[in-house]
Amino acid sequence: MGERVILHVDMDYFFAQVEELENPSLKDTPTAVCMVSDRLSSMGTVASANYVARKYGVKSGMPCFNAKKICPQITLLPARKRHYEQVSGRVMEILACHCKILEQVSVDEAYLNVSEKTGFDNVEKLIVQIKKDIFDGERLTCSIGAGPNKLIAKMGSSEKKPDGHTIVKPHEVEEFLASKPVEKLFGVGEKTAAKLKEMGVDTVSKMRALSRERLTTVFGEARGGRLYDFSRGIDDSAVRERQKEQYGRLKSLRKTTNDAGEVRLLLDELTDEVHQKLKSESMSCRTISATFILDDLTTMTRSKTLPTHTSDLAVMKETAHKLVDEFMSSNNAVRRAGITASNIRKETGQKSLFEF
Ligand code: TTP
Ligand code: MG
Ligand code: MG
Repeated sequence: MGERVILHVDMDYFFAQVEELENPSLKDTPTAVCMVSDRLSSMGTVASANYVARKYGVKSGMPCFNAKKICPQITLLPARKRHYEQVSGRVMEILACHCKILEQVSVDEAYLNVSEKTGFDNVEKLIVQIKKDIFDGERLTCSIGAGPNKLIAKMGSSEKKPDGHTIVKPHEVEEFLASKPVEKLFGVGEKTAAKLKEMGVDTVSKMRALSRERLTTVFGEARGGRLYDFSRGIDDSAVRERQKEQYGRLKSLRKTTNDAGEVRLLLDELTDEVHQKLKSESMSCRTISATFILDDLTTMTRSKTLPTHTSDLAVMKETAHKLVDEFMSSNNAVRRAGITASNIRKETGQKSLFEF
């Protein structure tokens, strides 16, 4: 196997940075996005804080009440999850242009296997290009780590946040890890760190002095084995594409309309795009949904699940037309409309009932 070059990209203070785009005056003032749990609607916690707020000690996971106490001038905003997910989707599409295999691991981070594209000598050029593409497309900054595996890439991306990058070449791995406190090693949580410290181990280099037997006795076979490998910078896990759950497109009509024919035309265009996307990834779908956004911004969705999986454009369009006709028969005026293919799986090569 040739040398692996893995990148880990993580957006900087993601939710809060997205909010700053719409209100640039927040940029130089402490700002945090709060997540309100359904159960305790008055007790939000900080989901994301900008770096100005972090100077005051505001952190993710902290109750918003405490954030306000330590930083009274902070602006607290409610989370708009769907919006962040849409931005995230677009960022992932930019990343996907730079590699064959992309593994999205959360709303704001992904691993890229770029071994086929570059070696370590030229990886910085690629990193700069990716950061530029994300900034040009979305006006957002991110941080990137490059390493011979996911473990090192992940640890590298948090090294110089925000808007930084760190490259750890294979021969630099040992030095990169050695002086790190144990809690900085990926996979070491608070409990593990406390236990290691009880054993007199506070740095990764001291961790390396522990035998595999000792670690597996204390932490169990799986976790102990992983700690043994990780402290040596060993991680053979592959960058794996996670299967998408749905493909969708949404667009405004030229003007608000209650003409089913016009909405059909728009959905035809969007179905073409979704179909192309499905085909390019060799996927088929079983459920087609149409989304209708009305003049007062109410969003309505109608779905149909087919008897078999399909990637047949005519079937997809016909299903979309039925959904439009049923919906429009109640005479709703529609402003935006969209189509989503879900219930996705890899195409088996078997033809659907409708294809001959
Ligand atoms: P992170 O990447 O952990 O944090 P971040 O992007 O806000 O800041 P950083 O610059 O350090 O990367 O998480 C990504 C998003 O996930 C974050 O913007 C909000 C959400 N999130 C929560 O909702 N709750 C949490 O406890 C954390 C850690 C994140
Ligand atoms: Mg982040
Ligand atoms: Mg993250």
